[in-house]
Parts: sequence; structure tokens; C-alpha cells
Amino acid sequence: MTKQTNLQKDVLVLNMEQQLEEIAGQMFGKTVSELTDAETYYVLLVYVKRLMAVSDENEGEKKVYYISAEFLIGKLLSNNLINLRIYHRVEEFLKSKGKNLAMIEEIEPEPSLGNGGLGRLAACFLDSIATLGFPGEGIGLNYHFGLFKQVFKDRLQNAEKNDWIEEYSWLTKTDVTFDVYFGERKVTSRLYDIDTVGYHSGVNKLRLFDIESVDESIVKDGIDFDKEDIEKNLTLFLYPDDSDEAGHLLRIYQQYFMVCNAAQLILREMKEKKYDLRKMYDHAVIQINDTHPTMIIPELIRILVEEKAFTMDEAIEVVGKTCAYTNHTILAEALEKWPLAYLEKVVPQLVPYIKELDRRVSEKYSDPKVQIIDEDDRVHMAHIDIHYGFSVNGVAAIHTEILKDTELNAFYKIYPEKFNNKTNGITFRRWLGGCNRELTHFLADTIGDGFKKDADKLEKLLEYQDDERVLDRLGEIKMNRKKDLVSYIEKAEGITLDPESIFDIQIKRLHEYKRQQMNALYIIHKYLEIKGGKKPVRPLTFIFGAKAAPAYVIAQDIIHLILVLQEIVNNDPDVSPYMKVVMVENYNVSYAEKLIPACDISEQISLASKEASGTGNMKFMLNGAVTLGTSDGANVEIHELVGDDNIYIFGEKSETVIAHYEKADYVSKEYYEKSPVIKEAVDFIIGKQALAAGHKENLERLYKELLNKDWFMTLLDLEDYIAVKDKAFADYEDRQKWKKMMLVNIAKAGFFSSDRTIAEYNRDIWKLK
Ligand code: DL6
Repeated sequence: MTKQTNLQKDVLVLNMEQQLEEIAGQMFGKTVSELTDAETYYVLLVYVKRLMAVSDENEGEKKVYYISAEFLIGKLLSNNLINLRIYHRVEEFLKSKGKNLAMIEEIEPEPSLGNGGLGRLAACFLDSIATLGFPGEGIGLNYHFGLFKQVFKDRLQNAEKNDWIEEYSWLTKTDVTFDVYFGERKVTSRLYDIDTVGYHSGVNKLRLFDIESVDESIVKDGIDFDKEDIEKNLTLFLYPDDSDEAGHLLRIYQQYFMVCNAAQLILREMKEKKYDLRKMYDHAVIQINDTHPTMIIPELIRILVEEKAFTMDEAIEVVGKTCAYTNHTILAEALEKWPLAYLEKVVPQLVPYIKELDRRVSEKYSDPKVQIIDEDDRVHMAHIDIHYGFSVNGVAAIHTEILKDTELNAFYKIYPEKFNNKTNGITFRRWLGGCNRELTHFLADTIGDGFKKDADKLEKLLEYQDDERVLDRLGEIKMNRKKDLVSYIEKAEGITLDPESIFDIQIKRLHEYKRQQMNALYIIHKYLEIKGGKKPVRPLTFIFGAKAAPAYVIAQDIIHLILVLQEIVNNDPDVSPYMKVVMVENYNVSYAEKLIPACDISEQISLASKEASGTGNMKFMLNGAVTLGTSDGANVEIHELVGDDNIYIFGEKSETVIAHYEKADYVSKEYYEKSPVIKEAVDFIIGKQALAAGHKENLERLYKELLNKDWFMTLLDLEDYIAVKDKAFADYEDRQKWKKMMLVNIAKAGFFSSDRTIAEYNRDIWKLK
């Protein structure tokens, strides 16, 4: 970028008021005061896009390409205003014109380009990469309907398409197009960019590929469409239903489309900058986010061999020094294994390369656990990454240890030097500055605003742990966020909550390993206690937010149970004054931004060893919630940081759980039979009351699953969970002690800034200047 463009940016910022008036005139023939809120949003969008277009790009000799199937970026207006450091000025200007920026922010549709933590992490990383001034870009797909929109009907989850692309959007259509071949079949891609501005720093790009021939009109009811019409459906949905072969194939089409475009984009840049391809690794590092982008490895090797005159050995060496892999799960079903026959159908040109990569492995190692193609002719995508990339990282300390000791132990023995840990992080610009402005201001007034650039400075807050004024202000701010949430939920869900009650919140993807069903069993237990006359000292509010994959039957049943409990509890006059249940509809990033600041108790109750890290746990802590959790994922590091007195830990440790799996000796029925408390709660699921409010088929299936299978060991930890949760509720009554716990959690959250995580990725893996 030239000095002139910097000047352009300064002029645009300086003349913000005049610029907004001009844009309002051009777009709508109105002055800013005359605009509707929706029009004001579009005017702001155009202005911010112009500002970012003339901002400095982060540049350098080497760049990171973060390839990911998901980028859960959330709404962008307020985040961009914060990072450009004009939020306050814009807010004041709009106020002078009779407008409320917070209300205008509500207008923005939320892009649904992700599913959960993996996608949200990618978005936090883009923010931190830009903020730290590193050259880097995200590469993914421009899903038109993204992840489905969740609608509850008859206490069941329904999936609808989630339209988010409007005439004016953060996307910028570029003139970059590539040819992508699926065997003989050719499609043409189109690149769209979203600028990502760092805090007080330059701009990077999120590059989203689309297909020119995509046709939104093929989606009729719900989210059903013809899965075989690739030209029309390729970029319609994130994670299309893969319960049949066509669904599997579509996912492979999408993955190859993503990496083929990524490879062409990267190689084009190498050529433009006249870099020596044989030293590609000096100019590019490709971070493979989970296994969805794994095919970038054989694809790059293929191109280097077929089009750039590399030998196979040379191509493997160069690509191997360029690609690094992040593992985000140990769940077997989430580790992708594609049948070779599917790959042959979709990308026959890659198959000889995959076979060659496999042949080289099998020549060297006989252990079946490390082969790329297994005996059933399935291709283990993660195995390609580990053999042919230079780095393998887990996302929390305990997760990386489990990978090394158990799940990927056979690989760790071969390549100990490749394994490293990068504990996840979150961007404080969104998860504190954006979603809790009052807390941010108060922290800045109390400890100075150094923490905005250096999150470790939050520790200064510890000096105030006995200062009644500071503790009371923290309590007051929490109450304000709870009141905000109460108004929001009242409007959105039609449920009235009491801000004086304890807000206990579990928000995350619906999965049995995350054990929302255990929380539901606690709610049943509490309900029965209250019915029996044992009332809690203070009312309790249980809030859930979760989407279940449409093909995941038991997850749908768990949602059904929670909605049934919501119905029973909230409508029971004996109980509802003491307890309420809410499952919010269509939980997404914007909802999380309202729920997290209002939370008292953060539920992080996955079965130990199963949650790779979690990042919601970090967001809650930063906003002064106290964690109730198992020794799993990043909970372990939170525990170490805040100490025993500022967290509630329960349940079996990961070693015990892993031993149960190894010995196959966990029998859920034994727990059910020996504990009357467990029995009573589980039986309630198919009792008269539940069946009157819900569907027999769903409830019975869930009941049987818990009794006969319970793969994620809900009943193993239920009694301990009840005891520790009750203790947390009782402790809440010592208000000053609780506020001190809140303070310690906020003060110790600095470690979980994604700026720290990205600095570590760079130090150990990327090595960008
Ligand atoms: O690393 C981001 C995020 C972790 O915080 C979660 O613990 C983990 O479940 C998630 N992983 C995935 C991948 N698939 N599965 N399951 O979403 O990554």
C-alpha cells in the first residue's frame, strides 16, 4: 500500500460524518436523519467497506493460508467499527441524528458459514492474525444458506434455509475465477472476498469461493434439494445431510472444490510475486483446519508433478514443508475416512497420488494404524496430514496429550517432533469489547486500557479482589446484562425470566459427548425435589442453545426432551416461581453475544477426554461467569489458572474414562439400578407427564439409549454433577464471595486471548515476519 492510500483512509475517517451523509444521499436520496434503521445499516456497511478497501494490507515475504470448511464470522459491523476504532464516534454521530447504533446492529443478517467451535475459532484467528499484523488469509466456501436455521415446531427441531446474502453485503465479488475439474466434468469458480481488519492494524482477506452456476431456487421445503446436481448445489449448504451416498459425495465435491481453488490461488500468487516454487515453504504456510481441507496435499503434489515438472519426491518434499495440520477432535466418527470408491467417482485425478502416498507409507511402516488406505479401502484423511505435513497440533494441553499418548500414539512414535500443542483462544475484541461494553469500560477505568492490546494485563484486576466497590460494580454490570437478556428472551421466545434468579447456561452444538442430556436429568431431579417441597433458596434459570445435525437422531431427541421440560416446568404453578427452563431458538453467534455476558454459571460438562478444547468456556470466564465443568479440554487449563476455589469441577478424569472404553466395562444400567436418584430422573423421561407433553417415539428412544448404551457415560457422572451443582447454587448466596470468584475468572482470562494463540502458532509453526 502506498502512503497515498493511507492518506485516503485518514481523510475518510476524518470526514466520517460528511461521508455518511454523502452515501445516504447517493444510496437513498435522504439525509442520515431521514434514514430508516435498515438503510442506516447499509450506509454504514458501504462506508466501512470503503475504509477497509483503502487500509494497509498486512504484507510480507511469507503468508499463512488458513484453509477451513467453516468461518463462523458472526455479524461484522460492530466488530469492524471497534477494530477501526471509530465505534464511539459513529455511535455519537448517529445519536445526534436520533439513531441508536445498537438497534442498527440488530438489522445485520448473520452469515452462517460455520457450525460451532471449529468455525468460530477460525474467525477469531482471522481477527488475531490481522491484529498482530501478519500476512494471512482465510480460504473457504461461500455457502449461500450456510448452516440451517433452527425452528421449533411441536417441540421438535425443524431445519430451514438460512438466507444471509443481501444486495449489499460484506462480500466483494472479485474478477478471479478458476476452472475446477471433477474428472472430466468442469465447473467454474468465482472468488468473493471479505476484508478482515485487525485492531489498530492492517487488513487481511477472507477468500470465499463460489460456483458460478449455483441455483438457490432448487431448495424447496426446509433444506431439501437434489444432492446430485453439483453445478447447482455445490455451495448451497454447509455440511449437507450425509446420511446417504449422495450426501457423502457432495461433501467430497465441496472439499475438493475448496482445495482446488485454494491451490490455484496460492500458486497464482507465487507466480505473480515471482517466487521460486521449489522454495514455496519460504513464502507460504498452509494451515489445514481439521481434515476437510486435507486434499490440498495430494492436489498440490499433483499440480507440481503434472504442470510444474517436479518429480514426485520433489513435490512431496516441498508440499510437506508447506502444510501443517490442526486436529480438533478425537471422536472416531468425526475423523474423516472416505471410501476410495467415492474419491474415484469425484476426483479420479487425485486417486493415483493418494495411492502413491499410501504406497510410500506402507513400504516404510507395517503398523495398520498408520496406513493411509485401510483394509476396507477407506482413505484416512488425517493420516495424509500427519505423514505429509510438518506439524500436527492439538487445541488444548490435555487434548494434545491424549493425541500423543492414545489416539495418535502410533504416529507420535514415528514423528515426535511434529506434535505440538496450541491451546485455543478467543478474540477479546468481540467477546468482551463488542458484547460487554459496560464491563470493558469499567475494566479500562479500573486497570487502564493496556489489556486491549496485551490481554495478560487483565491480571491487574487481582489487586482489587478485596475492594468492595469494584466487586459491587462487577455484580451490578452482571445484573445489567441479565436484565438485557431477560428483555431479549421475552421478545424472542415469549418467556419471562427473573433477573434475580441464577442464570445457568449451556450453549454449544448438540452432541451426546457434550452431555446436554445430563443437564436435562439434573433439571428433572430439581423439578421433582421442588414438587416434593424442597424449594431452592433462590430461583434457578436453566438456559440452553444448541443445534443438532439433521441426521443425528438422538441429538434431536435430546432437544425434544429439553423442550418438553420447558413446557412442563414453566407451566407448573408449583414449580415455575422457583425454576424456569429455556431452550432458545436458532442459537448462533449473535445470540451467544447476548447470553454469555449474562451468565452466572457456565456449563462445560463434556465427558472427560472428549471435548478437544471448547472456546465457549473461555468466553464465559472472560465475562465473569464461573465454570461448572469436567476435567476436559481447556477446562483443565482454566482450573489451573483460577485455582480450586474459583471453579466447580466434578466427574471422572479422562484416564478413568479412557480405561472404561478400553476395557468396555461401562454399563449404564448398573448406575441406574444402584442409584434411586438416577433411576427417578431417567424414568421421568417416559413417565406420564413427559409423554403427555412430548412424543412417545422420541422419548422412548432416548430412554433406551441412556439405559442400554449411553456411549458418552451420562450416568457415570450424574450423581457427582448433582452434588457439585447444588454446591455452586448454595455458594452463590455468599454474594461477596461469588463476586470475588467472578473477578478472579476475569483477571485470569488473559491467557485465552487468540492473540496469544496466534503468536504461538507463528513462533512454532508459521514463522512469519
Ligand atoms: O478447536 C475448536 C473446537 C474445539 O474447541 C472443540 O472442543 C471441538 O469439538 C471442535 N471440533 C470440531 C470438529 N469436529 N468434531 N467433533 O468441531 O473444535
